[in-house]
Amino acid sequence: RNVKRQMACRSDINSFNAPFLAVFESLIPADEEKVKQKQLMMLLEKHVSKEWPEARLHVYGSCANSFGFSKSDIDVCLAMELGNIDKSEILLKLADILQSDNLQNVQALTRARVPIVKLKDPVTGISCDICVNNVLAVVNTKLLRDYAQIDVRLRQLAFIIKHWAKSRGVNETYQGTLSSYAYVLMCIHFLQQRRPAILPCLQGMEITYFTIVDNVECAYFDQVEKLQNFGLRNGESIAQLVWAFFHYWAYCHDYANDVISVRTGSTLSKRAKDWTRRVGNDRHLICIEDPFEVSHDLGRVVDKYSIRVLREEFERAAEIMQYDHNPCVTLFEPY
Ligand code: 3AT
Ligand code: MG
Repeated sequence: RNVKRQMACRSDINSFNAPFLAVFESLIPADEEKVKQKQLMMLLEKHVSKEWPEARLHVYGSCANSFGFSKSDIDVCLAMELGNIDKSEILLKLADILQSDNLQNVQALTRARVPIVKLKDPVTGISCDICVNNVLAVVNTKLLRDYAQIDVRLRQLAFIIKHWAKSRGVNETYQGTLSSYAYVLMCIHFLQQRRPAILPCLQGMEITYFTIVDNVECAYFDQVEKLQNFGLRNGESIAQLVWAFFHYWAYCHDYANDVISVRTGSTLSKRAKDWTRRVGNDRHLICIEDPFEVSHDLGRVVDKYSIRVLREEFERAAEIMQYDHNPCVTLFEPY
C-alpha cells in the first residue's frame, strides 16, 4: 500500500477495446427513452406554469449531463423566487397538484438533506425527483456535459467506471462510498492528467460562460465545439484508459496529501485547503474538490471503514485489468 507501483500495461490490452465498447453501448439509453423523458417534462411544465408562471424547470444530473444509463431516474430542479416562502411549502403544494393528475406515488420528502417531491409516471414508468432551487447542480451538470463533448473517451470511460461502481456496491453515498458525480469528476481529472492531455481545464481558459449562483461564481470556457481536436494527440484506447484509471487510483494517487481538482486541472495539497484533519463528519480521506463550491469535498462521505473498501476495490480492479483473462466480465461481477 502507498508504494507507487510502476507496472507496465499488459501487451494484449487492446484486445479488450471491442468488449469494453460493447459494455458502454449496452448502457446508453435508447432514443425512445429520451422522448419519454421529454414527455414527462412537458407534463410537469404544464402543471408548474399554471401555478407559478415565473418558475422554470431544469433537468440536471445524469439525464442531462450525458452520463446517464438507460432507466435512470430524472433529477429535476424547480427554480423560482421564494421570497419568504418556505421550500417545504412549495414542495407540499407541488405534490398536491401532481397527485391530482394521474401520476403515481407522489410523495413530498420535506425533511431529506435535499428536500424533494418523488413521483412515478405510470405511462412511461419513469421515476423523477424534483427539488427546489438547487441551481448549482444545474450548472455543474452543464460543466460535465460540456466536458463530455470534447472527447468521446470521457463518456466511454465514465460509463464503464459508473457501471463498475454500481456492480461492486461502491456508488452508495449513504454507505460512505462515492456519488456518480464524484466518479465522473475522477474521470475528468484523470483525463486532464494524461500526457498528452485528453481533456483541457475549462475553468483555466478564457471565460465564455459566467453566472453567479448562491454567491458562488461559476465561470469557464464553454465553446467546446472549438475543442474537438484537443485530445487527438493522445491515441490511448479505451481499454488502456480503463487499465490506467484503476492503476492510478490503486497505486499512484497520494491519498495522504493530495486533493484532486478539476477546477485547476491538477492536484492541490490538503494542507493548502486545510483539509488535513477531521472537522465534524468531514474526514477528508479521499479528497475531490467540487469545481464550483471549492470548500466542498465530495469525498467527505467516506469514513475509516469505507476508504478501505474503496481502495481494495481499486486494487482488485487494477489486478483484474492487469492479469484477468476476461476483464470485461470479471470487473463487473457482483460483490
Ligand atoms: P446516477 O446515474 O443517478 O447514479 P447522477 O449523475 O444523476 O447519477 P446523482 O443522482 O448522485 O448523480 O446526483 C444528481 C446530480 O446532483 C449530479 C450533480 O449535478 C448533483 N450532485 C450530486 N451530488 C452532488 C454533490 N455532492 N455536490 C454537488 N452536486 C452534486
Ligand atoms: Mg440521478
